[in-house]
Amino acid sequence: MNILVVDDNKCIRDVIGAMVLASDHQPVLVDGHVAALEKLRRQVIDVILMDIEMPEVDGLTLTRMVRKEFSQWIPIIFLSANDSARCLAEGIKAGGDDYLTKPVKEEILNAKILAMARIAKMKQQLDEANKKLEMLSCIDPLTNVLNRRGLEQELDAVWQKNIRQRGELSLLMLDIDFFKAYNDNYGHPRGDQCLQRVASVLAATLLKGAELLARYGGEEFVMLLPSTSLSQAKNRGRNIIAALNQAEIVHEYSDVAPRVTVSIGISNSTLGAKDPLALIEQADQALYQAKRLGRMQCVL
Ligand code: GH3
Ligand code: MG
Ligand code: MG
Ligand code: MG
Ligand code: MG
Repeated sequence: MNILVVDDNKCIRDVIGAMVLASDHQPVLVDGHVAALEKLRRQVIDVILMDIEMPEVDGLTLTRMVRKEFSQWIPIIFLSANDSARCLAEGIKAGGDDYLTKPVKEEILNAKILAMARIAKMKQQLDEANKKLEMLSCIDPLTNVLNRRGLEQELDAVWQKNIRQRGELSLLMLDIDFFKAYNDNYGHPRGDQCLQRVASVLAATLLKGAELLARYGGEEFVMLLPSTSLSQAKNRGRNIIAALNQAEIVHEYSDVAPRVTVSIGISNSTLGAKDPLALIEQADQALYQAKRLGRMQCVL
């Protein structure tokens, strides 16, 4: 482990450094806040041993600075000649994690380093697990595309970016035609497989980059196409219908074709939507029209 030792007194730095080295850790010795922050920015530090009384910026202030600048938690153990309860309490309040009085015994110092490192490792594992969970919570497990929650998160960011760039953002709402009949006749498991196949056909039509596909609900998908005009979006919709025709997913119980088809509603940020929800709402209205007009088509 890399142990940052912050102390303005060179003798103390060297003594502490030797103790750290004796238990096979790498000491990184600095004399004050400037060098400390510099090291923290440039190298991985596992534990900080922090003096309190230092001339320019004291240990309490430096601790607050570290906590403010670095989002990742690095354990801070104060090493101070001051053995007052008040000083200890102030140190913990400032963001420190433990407090030892100088002179410190080598065994105690290294035991405290070990304890802190152990907690830091647990914290890191927890952060990673949380990150993974958060990612998973945005993915639809059946089709592996974004789910509605993931879409809503992304849509906000894409919407803001579109406003900044004064771009044209198109949104396609796609709904499988006569899917209830598919389920009723082929059974739910095959219905699930059908959803997977449709999702992968749709995903294959995405252009690389910022375009997104999400499963919005049961058999409804949303495609987000930044930098895409209405007429381009309509072409994309036609291409999707053609791609599904080519995929030939058999559906003998559909009233429009002997295979799985979709209806598509299209909206675009130039049509007056005030927010992302309005954009979805417009596409939904257009989808409703596409259904009414006979399905397997796209409507603006
Ligand atoms: P329309 O052409 O008007 O869209 O008719 P539809 O039958 O596709 O629409 P409807 O809303 O009546 O039926 C949708 C069906 O989708 C009903 C539901 O059982 C099915 N469904 C929703 N989610 C899933 C799923 O995760 N798996 C399976 N297998 N079926 C699903
Ligand atoms: Mg000092
Ligand atoms: Mg539907
Ligand atoms: Mg429906
Ligand atoms: Mg449907």
